[in-house]
Amino acid sequence: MMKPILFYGVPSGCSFGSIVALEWLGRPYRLCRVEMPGEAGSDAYRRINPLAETPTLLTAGGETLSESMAILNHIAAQGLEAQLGYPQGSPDFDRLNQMLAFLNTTFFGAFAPLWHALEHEMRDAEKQVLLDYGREAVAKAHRQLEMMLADRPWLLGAQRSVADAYFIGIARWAEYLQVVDRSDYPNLQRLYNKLEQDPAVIFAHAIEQQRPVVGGGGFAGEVPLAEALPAR
Ligand SMILES: N[C@@H](CCC(=O)N[C@@H](CS)C(=O)NCC(=O)O)C(=O)O
Repeated sequence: MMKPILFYGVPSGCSFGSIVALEWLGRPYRLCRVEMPGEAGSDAYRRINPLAETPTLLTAGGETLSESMAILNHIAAQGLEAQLGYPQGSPDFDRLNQMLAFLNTTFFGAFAPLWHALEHEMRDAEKQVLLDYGREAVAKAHRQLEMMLADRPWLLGAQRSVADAYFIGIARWAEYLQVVDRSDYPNLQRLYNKLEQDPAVIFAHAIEQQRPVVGGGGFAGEVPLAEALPAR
């Protein structure tokens, strides 16, 4: 068995949540940095993920696993004792899966028009349509998640889970894309502030920004993409 490698995307990738989840799990893992869009679209990285998207996990068993939901569920399955996840078939698993699905579709997807407007050249009128649509969608998703979280400590209730790890990686896009003021959603702001103080979140920011890291978890170093590729 090898140490898993998480291929994470910068700048500000949704892989952030998978880094946090791996830190919470505490088992040995390595990281491989992938610059987007350049390296993510390279022939080398397409051998890891033909969709040219991050994150992807090269698992301990040597399998490549992409899609945040799949990676987070893979990590959660190893973190049952820490209640990062729950056994499939249990009501708690169903609730976690429901929350991850909301985050991965409605919450993530709401930002898509804003990313598109940021990353592509277009006429002002076209850009305005995308910005209006994105802002409304992000605000609606925030209203919905605010209601779902209510006054509970974590997204699933008393115990933190991989859903909270994924949430923080996406929620920060509100600042990055200058949309919605999170303080209008006090429960989300409370969760966000608590996560920002979490050592694993501080660690993931340092990794993204290439600052020195204090690894409390299982971080076993970074691997360059060329070295991380599986043998042909
Ligand atoms: N459905 C995928 C989406 C992954 C995705 O869209 N990743 C973005 C970063 S958040 C990416 O890699 N984009 C490639 C690029 O911008 O070049 C997931 O949930 O993991």
